[in-house]
Amino acid sequence: MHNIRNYAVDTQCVHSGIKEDLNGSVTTPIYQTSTFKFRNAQHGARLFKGEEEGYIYTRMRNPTVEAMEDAIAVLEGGAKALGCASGMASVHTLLGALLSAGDHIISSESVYGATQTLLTNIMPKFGINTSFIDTSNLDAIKNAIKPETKMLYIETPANPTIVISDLEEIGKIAKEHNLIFAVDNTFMSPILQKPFDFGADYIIHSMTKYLNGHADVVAGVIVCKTEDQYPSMRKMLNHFGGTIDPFNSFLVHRGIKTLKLRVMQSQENAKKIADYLNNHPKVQSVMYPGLQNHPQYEIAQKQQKGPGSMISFELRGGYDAGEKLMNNIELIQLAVSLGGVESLIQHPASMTHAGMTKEARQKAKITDGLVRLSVGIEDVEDLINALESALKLV
Ligand code: LCS
Repeated sequence: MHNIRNYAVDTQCVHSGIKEDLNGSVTTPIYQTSTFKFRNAQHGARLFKGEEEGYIYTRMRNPTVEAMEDAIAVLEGGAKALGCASGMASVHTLLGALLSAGDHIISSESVYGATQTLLTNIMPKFGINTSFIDTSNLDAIKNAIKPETKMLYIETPANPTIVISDLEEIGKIAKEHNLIFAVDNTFMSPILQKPFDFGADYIIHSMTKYLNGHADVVAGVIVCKTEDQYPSMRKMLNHFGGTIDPFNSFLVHRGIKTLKLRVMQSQENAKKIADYLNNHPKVQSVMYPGLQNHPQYEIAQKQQKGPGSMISFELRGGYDAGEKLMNNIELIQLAVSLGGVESLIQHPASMTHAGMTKEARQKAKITDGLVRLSVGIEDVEDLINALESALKLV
């Protein structure tokens, strides 16, 4: 086949990562094995010494996992990817591989709740401390840089506030100050945002979300921009042990084939729903990068290929109104997670971001009344009707 990297993204979704198979299988078979037989003792020794290519043990390397990793490396435009057991395993492995005691991180103040907890409560035990900054404010980032700062950790659009940080400008700051620039690209997927184009060094995803897309897998990935970043990252993942298994890799790889279709369809729905909510008398404010009233609308236009399908909004009646909405809505399921074919609604302050202190939530503008909606691929009129009926009861 032609070099897959020269094809359009639609073609890459369908074909990337799939290897020639002994029996002509069109998809990558599931190598559901923990270990691989050596031809003889010398072969095993050569594999362990790295003198010969081959498979040893699934935590280290597995063909089904590798196929999925290659697909994501192609889609993100990176050199190599590493499949992880969860998005959190990706974050933790990334930090473990790149940072040491005494190092300092600057993170977006609005990030997924468990990432915030990892950085606040767990990494300090290993001597790694984090400042949470409004990274949509470039001066705030510059002012937070200390001599021991090693990494800028950016989530954009941020979970759950949908605040957007300027990747190109942050890339320049990272370069100028010799900082590692890591981006959590979960909310956009590689279909809508390519952080490497703006200077990122590493990308992570919760593949639980858009990449898999069917709410049936928990998984994560780290993407290395360059080949030389890979060996130390691989070593850390092998030894921390947060690796993905072959069956989940197969499911994610299968999900990727329809990634673009799903992302585009849910985005079309989200644009209409954001408009509907923005004009609804019971809605106080909507955060959606497709609306011109989004504070970073221009930055979204520059770095995103579209606004995506995550919407945050606040009802005029505050938390009580949000609770009524969530308890009365049909079709849109009350559940955390996002990025699947089914629409989900949840309340960050009491659910995904409940692990943060109230002060940290307030600083990150995760208000008690904020409701987060992950728009799926259902019929948009059905979704709007569901919202309309529930909002009547609010
Ligand atoms: N990064 C982002 C932006 C996320 O939204 C999540 C999970 C993670 C990392 C961690 O990934 P996981 O380990 O769950 O695969 N976000 C969730 C959420 O908003 N609701 O439930 C999970």
